[in-house]
Amino acid sequence: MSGYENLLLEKEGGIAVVTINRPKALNALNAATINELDKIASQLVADDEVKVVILTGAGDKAFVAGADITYMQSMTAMDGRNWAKLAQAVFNKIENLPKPVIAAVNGYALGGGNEIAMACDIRIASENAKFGQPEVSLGIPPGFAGTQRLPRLVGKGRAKELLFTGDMIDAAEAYRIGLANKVVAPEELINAAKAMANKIMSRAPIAVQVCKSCVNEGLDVDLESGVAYEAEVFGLCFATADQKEGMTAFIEKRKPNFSGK
Ligand code: DAK
Repeated sequence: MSGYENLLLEKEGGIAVVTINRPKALNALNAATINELDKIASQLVADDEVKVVILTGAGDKAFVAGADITYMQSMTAMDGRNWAKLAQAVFNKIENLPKPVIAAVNGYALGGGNEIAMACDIRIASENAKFGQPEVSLGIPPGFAGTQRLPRLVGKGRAKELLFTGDMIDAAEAYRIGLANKVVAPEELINAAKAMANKIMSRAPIAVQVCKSCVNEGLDVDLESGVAYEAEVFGLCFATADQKEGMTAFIEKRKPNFSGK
C-alpha cells in the first residue's frame, strides 16, 4: 500500500519506483494526481533510504498521455492559469529533487506526459514509446513548461517543429534528437532504469547531487555565473569524506567505498 490513490510506490535497494497509476485514462494527469506527485516528491526527499527515483506509468501502453483532457475541458482562464502554475511547481520540484530521477517511458508520453518526463534528469524509453506535444490540436499551448524544457533539451528548431505540428515521434527519433537517453526493449525497460540507477548509486552521492545542481543552476544563467557556481561547489566537495575516499582508492588501486558523507 502506497497510501496514494493514483500512484504506486515500490522501494528496494535504494531505488524508489513511482508508477503513475490511472491506466484506464492512459495515466493522464488530473489535479489529484498532480497533488499526489507533490506529496510523494516531499516524501522521497525526506526518505534517507531512497537514493535514486524511477518514474514510470502503469500498463504497457502509456507512460502519461498528457494532462487529463476531461478535467481541462471546462476550465476558465483563471482555472487554466492556476492549473498550469500548480503543475509547473510540482514539475520544478521533481527537476530539483536532490536525488537523481530517471523516467522509464513505457509508451505514450504526450503533452503533460512529455513535460513530466522532461522534468526528470534522464529518460530511458522502451521501443514502443511515443513522444509529442499535441496541445495545438486541442487549441492550447503546452502549459507545464514544455515550451521551455523542450528547446533546452533538443534545440530551438526541433522544439518548434514538435510544438507547431503536434507530431508524435517514436523512440528512435526521440533518441536521435536527444530527448531519450537510451532505447530498450519494453521488457527490459525497468531493468535498464534500475541498472542505470545502480551505477549512479555506486558513485559518490554528494558529487552526483552537486553535478545535478550545477547543470540545473548553470543552464539558466550566463556561462560566467555557471562556472563560478561550479568552482564554489567543487571546492566544497573537498570537505567530504567521499573526496578523500575516492582519491585514496584511486591511488591504492582499489574500488572506492563511498559513505555519502
Ligand atoms: N486525458 C484524458 N483521457 C485520456 C487522455 C487524456 N490526455 N488520453 C487518453 N485518454 C483516455 C481516452 O479518452 C480513453 O478513455 P475511454 O474512452 O476508454 O474512457 C482511454 O484513455 C484510452 O484512449 P484511446 O481509446 O484514445 O486509445 P488509443 O490507443 O485509440 O489512442 C492516444 C491513444 C494516446 C493516441 C489517444 O488516447 C490520444 O490522442 N490521447 C490524447 C493525447 C493528448 O492530446 N495529450 C495531450 C493532452 S493535453 C495547460 C496545462 C496543461 C497542458 C496545457 C495547457 N494550461 C493550464 C494552460 C497540457 C496539456 C496536455 O497534456
